[in-house]
Amino acid sequence: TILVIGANGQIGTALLPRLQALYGPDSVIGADLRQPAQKAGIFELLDATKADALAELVQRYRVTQIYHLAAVLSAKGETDPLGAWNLNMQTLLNVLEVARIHQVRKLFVPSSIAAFGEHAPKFETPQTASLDPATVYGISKVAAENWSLYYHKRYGLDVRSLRYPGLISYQSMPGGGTTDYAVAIYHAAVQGQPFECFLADDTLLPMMYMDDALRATLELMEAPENRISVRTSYNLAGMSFTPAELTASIQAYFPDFTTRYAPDFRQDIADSWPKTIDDTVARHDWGWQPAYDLPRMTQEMITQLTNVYQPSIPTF
Ligand code: VAH
Repeated sequence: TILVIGANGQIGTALLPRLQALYGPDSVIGADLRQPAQKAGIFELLDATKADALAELVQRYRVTQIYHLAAVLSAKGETDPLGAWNLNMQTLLNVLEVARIHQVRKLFVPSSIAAFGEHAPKFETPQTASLDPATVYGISKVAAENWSLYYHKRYGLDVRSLRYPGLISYQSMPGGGTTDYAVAIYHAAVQGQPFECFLADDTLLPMMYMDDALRATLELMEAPENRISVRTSYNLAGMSFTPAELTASIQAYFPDFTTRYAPDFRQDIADSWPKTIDDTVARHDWGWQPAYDLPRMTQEMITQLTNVYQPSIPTF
């Protein structure tokens, strides 16, 4: 069976149904600190900072794959640095250790463009660049990359990872990420409200629509082990855009929609990150190819959120 830790998070909420459809609902266990809003399939309450609780779940369900998707994101992490470090690292080390002891076959441990800092090239940031992250979240991601490599080299654990760009999805509300302005903006537009953006209008950031991120994750996890040449974390790119470009793509649907710019502490976080990512290695190793650009993502997000806020009245 497959265990998804952090099943109620932004990635978990979208990945769970995808895994259930692929492997069957009885082969996928969703786990998180609280019950999900809509329960579908097997769900278990789990505090992954408790190694014995995790080990018990892994044994009870004979877990063979783990997706570790629980973490405190960049902006939220800066409000409680040690709390974010403790949660991100304790859960990671528990997952690696329990997987080693209980022979879990394959693990997915996400990283992020937040792993890069001021000394990485801002444009076409390469797979191997110096990692001096500006946030606790980024520090915890670099540590996770190095621990994953360690467990692979020393114990042969098949841990795989992607440095996700900012992810945009309609299935969950924004959860403390610096890139989450790009999720909240669509909710405002579809509700006919103006949007106040916490980043400056020209802040160029690497982004990806969730469907691309899920497909990349599944393609990486299904790639033959001998294709995997990176055991820290793969650079992954979808698109890069600014809040101004995103606003313009939305105005094609809502001409009166407006964005006001009021940069806050998150501007410094965004300015420490790359602007565009070079994912040549992922394309070479396991054939990565994005499918969503900004126009296609905007069309999908507006369609999906219109159904959420203004459910289509069935025509009789
Ligand atoms: C965040 N969405 O903003 C996450 C992600 C690259 C951004 O790590 O913290």
